Amino acid sequence: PKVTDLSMDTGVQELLLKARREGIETAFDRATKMTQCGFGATGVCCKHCLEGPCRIAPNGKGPQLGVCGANVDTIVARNFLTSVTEGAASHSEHSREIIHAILEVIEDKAPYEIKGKDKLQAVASGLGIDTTGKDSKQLAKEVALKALEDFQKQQGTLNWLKLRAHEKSSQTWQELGILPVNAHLEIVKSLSRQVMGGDADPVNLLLGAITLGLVDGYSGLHMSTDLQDILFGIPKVIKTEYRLGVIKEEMVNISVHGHVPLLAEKVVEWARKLNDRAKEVGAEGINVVGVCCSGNELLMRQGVSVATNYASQEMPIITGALEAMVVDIQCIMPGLQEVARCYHTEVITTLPHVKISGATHVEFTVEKADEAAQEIILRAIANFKKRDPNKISIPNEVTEAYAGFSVEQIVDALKAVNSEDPLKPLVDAIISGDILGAVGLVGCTNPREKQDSANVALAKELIKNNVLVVATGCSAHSLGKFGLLSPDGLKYAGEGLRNTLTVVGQANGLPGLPPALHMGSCVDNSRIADLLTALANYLGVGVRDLPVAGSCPETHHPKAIAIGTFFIANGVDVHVGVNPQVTGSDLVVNVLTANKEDYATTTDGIFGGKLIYEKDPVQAAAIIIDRIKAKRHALGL
Ligand code: BF8
Ligand code: SF4
Repeated sequence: PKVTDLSMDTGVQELLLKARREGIETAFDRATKMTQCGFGATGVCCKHCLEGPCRIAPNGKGPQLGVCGANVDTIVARNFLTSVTEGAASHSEHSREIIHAILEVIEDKAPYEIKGKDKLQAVASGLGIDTTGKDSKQLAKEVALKALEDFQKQQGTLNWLKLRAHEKSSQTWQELGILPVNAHLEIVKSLSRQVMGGDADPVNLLLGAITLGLVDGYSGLHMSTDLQDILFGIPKVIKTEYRLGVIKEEMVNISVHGHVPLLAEKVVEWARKLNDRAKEVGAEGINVVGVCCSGNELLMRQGVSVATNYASQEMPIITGALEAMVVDIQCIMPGLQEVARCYHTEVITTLPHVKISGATHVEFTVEKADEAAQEIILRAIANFKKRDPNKISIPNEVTEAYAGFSVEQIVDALKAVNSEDPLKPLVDAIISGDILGAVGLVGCTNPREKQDSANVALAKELIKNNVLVVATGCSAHSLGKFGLLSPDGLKYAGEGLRNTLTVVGQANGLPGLPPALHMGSCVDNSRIADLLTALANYLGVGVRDLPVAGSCPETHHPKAIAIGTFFIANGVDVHVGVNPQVTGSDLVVNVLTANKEDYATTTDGIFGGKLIYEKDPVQAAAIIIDRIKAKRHALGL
C-alpha cells in the first residue's frame, strides 16, 4: 500500500518510506501481511480449554456447539468478558503501583514528594477522612490505605466507586447486584467464571463484563488519576508541540513510552539535572519526548512534547536520532526491538514483568528511582556517539497545541467568566444550543487503520456541528498533530461552539480555548467521567440523561474495551470504529447495541448507554449527533 494510505501524518509517511528503503519492517507492514481469521474477528473462536479450539461458523454451517456444548452466544460473551477483564487488570495494576509509591514516599523510602496538596484534601474529604490538623503525609497515608482496601475488602463495594460514581448510576448497579467488591477479587472471580465449565449464560457473562467495567473505571482509571494528581499535582493548561519534528538532531533524544508516570517523571527530572553531561559528547543537551500515554502524562503536567502515538511508535527510532526508547508497561510493541537492532537506539525496559528479549533492562523501583533514571540518561548520552550520520532523517514539522485540561482547570477557566457559579456559562451554552453536547474522543490508533484519519475526521465533523470534544489517550495525539488542540482549530468549529470557547479563552488570556480539550492519558478518562458527574449534579439529572457520548474511532486495546464498558454502565453511548469482535452472536450484538426487540434487557434499556459500531467517521458523527439530539429532547432542550 501507498504510505499515504497508512497514516495521515506526513512525518510518519516520510519515515515509512525511509524504512522501506532501509529494508525495515514496521507494524504497518505486519498489519498488511497478517490476514485476519474470520472466526476470531467475529468472536466465535473459543480456546478456554484443551478440547478446543472450538469455533462456530456464523452462517449455521458446521458444528453449532463447542465440544463442551457451549453455544456461540456463550463463546462470544465470554471472549468479550476476557477483554474487559484484561483492561480492568491493566488499569488496576497501574493504580496499585501508585498506591505502593505513595506508601513508600510517606515513609521517606522513595524520592518523590506529595505535590498535589489541594487534590489530597479533596480526595481525603470525599473519602470521609477527617482532615483536621493532619499534615499531608498523614493524610496521604490514610488515602493510600483507603485505596488499598479496594484490593482487599471482602464485602461492600469499592471506596473509589462511592467517591466518584453518580448516585443514580450506583443505584442501578446496586439493584442489579453487580457492584464490584474489590478489584483483585473481581478479576479473579471473572477469570474463574470464564474457565471451561464456568458461567455459560451469555447475559450473565455480559453483566459480569459490566462489573469489570466498573472495576476498570473506579479502581483503575479514577484511582490512578486521583493518586497521580496527589503525587504529581493537578494538571493546568500548558502549551506544547506535537509530531516527529520534536526530535532534535543536535540533542540527545530520549523517548518515554508506556503509562505509569513514576519512571517518566524521573527521566524528565534527571534529563534536566544531567543536561550538561550531554555537552561532553558534542550534543547541545538532552531532549525528552513522549510517546503514547507516558507522553500524555508528561505533557499534562510538564509540557513535554509528543513525538507520536501508538501505531507509529517505531518511527522515532527510524529517524536515526533517538538514543533511547524507555518503556514501562502497556502498548509497547515487542517489534520496537527488531527495529532498534538496525539503529543505535537502545530500547530500555524497566519492570520485572515487562521485558523484551534483546532490549536493555534497567530495573526501576520507586525506592531506587533516582539511580535508575540516572543510569538511563547516562546510557542515552553514551549512545549519542554511536549514531550513523547516514541514517539520520527527522521530519521537520511540529504543531503547536495546548493540554492540561483537568476538571479543576476547566472549572478555573470558567471561573474567569462567572466566579460565583463557574459551571453556569457551560450549562447555559448547552441549554441555548450554542453547545449541542459533548463527546469524549478517546482511545488509540491501530496499524490496520489509516492512522489519525478517523480520529481527526470524526472530531472535525462533531465540532463543525457545535459538539464540544474532550480527548484523551492516543486520539488526543491525533487531534494535537492536526491542530485541533490549538485555538487556531476554532476555524473548524460551528458558530455557537466557536463563540463560547472564544469568550472563555479570552477571559483567560488566550485567543480562545481549543475546540478539543486535552484531558490526559487513558486513565484520565476518569476526568471525563468526573466532568459528566458534575454536569449531571448541576442539572439535577442522571449521567445517562446528558447529551453526551464517547467515541474510539481507531481503537485496538482491551483497555479501550474496558473503558467503553465503564461508560456504557454509566449510561453513555460508546462508538467504536474498529470491529469489536462480537458480531458472531446476535444475542450479544443485541444486548450491547440495542438495535432490536427486547429493548428492556439491552444495555441501553438498563443503563442508558449502548455500543455503536460504525467504521465511517462522518456516518458515526451523524449517529452520535442524532443520539445527542434525542437526549436533549428528553431533557426538554
Ligand atoms: O492507554 S490510547 S494505544 S497508549 S490503549 Fe495504548 Fe490506546 Fe494509546 Fe494509552 Ni490507551
Ligand atoms: Fe471448546 Fe468448550 Fe473448551 Fe471452549 S470451553 S474450547 S467451547 S470445549
